[in-house]
Amino acid sequence: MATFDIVTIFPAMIEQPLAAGILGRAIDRGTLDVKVRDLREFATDRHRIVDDVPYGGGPGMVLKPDPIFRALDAIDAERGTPLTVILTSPQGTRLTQQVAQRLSTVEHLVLLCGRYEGFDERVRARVTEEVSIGDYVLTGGELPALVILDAVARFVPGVVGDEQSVAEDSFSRGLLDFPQFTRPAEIADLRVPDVLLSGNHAQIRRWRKREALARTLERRPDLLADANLDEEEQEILKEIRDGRH
Ligand code: JD8
Repeated sequence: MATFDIVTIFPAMIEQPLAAGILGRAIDRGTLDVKVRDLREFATDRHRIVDDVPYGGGPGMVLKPDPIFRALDAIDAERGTPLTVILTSPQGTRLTQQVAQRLSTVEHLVLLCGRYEGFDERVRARVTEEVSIGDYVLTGGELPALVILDAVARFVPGVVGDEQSVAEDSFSRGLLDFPQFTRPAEIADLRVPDVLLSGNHAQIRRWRKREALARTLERRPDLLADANLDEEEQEILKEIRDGRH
């Protein structure tokens, strides 16, 4: 079982999204365990204050280190083994499918969500790894924590029903997805490609490979450098590049 502790001043921002969908089902089944900890519960003053003004001056507030240390101590005491603590921050290692897969091999992760101007720098003494979800500015670490949890949990056996599909996922293979269609076969003059209605599975498989490769070449040629292509895919890619089809 995979266990996550998420430390936040906005527990509802984590709990509500986690109730729905594949992760919600995995939590209900007990395949996944997510404990959401309200940072304010680890404040010691009457007003449960978790932020303070920055030393040296300047705008905004900084998360105080002591409630975070107490939260980590509480999780530490419950688990009794050294913690793997992930800090969500724009300065972190970029989250990729490879990073998500690596993190999924750790059986317990603590995700720290910041707010305001971020954490007191001394919190980093307790942090294993800093992770960013991309080069854009967010208002806090809750959405990044959900993104990390979602990407990591998909690799946990039993979370996604079909293990095969996780292994074959677009970014695991280094290719974009092929186009999908469902019924009806025609709508508003838009037809499903004939090959998909043909029942010829060898041809369908080859068509999907060609579509995935053509799209990747067109939209994300950078992915092809590290893609794991089988012999047929290498052959199709050469055809596309040589201008056949
Ligand atoms: C955590 C506070 C707000 C606003 C400095 C740090 C991740 N990819 C990402 N973008 N933004 C974040 C992120 C932003 C956060 C916090 C993560 C805690 N903020 C910013 C401007 C000034 N702080 C992130 N992972």
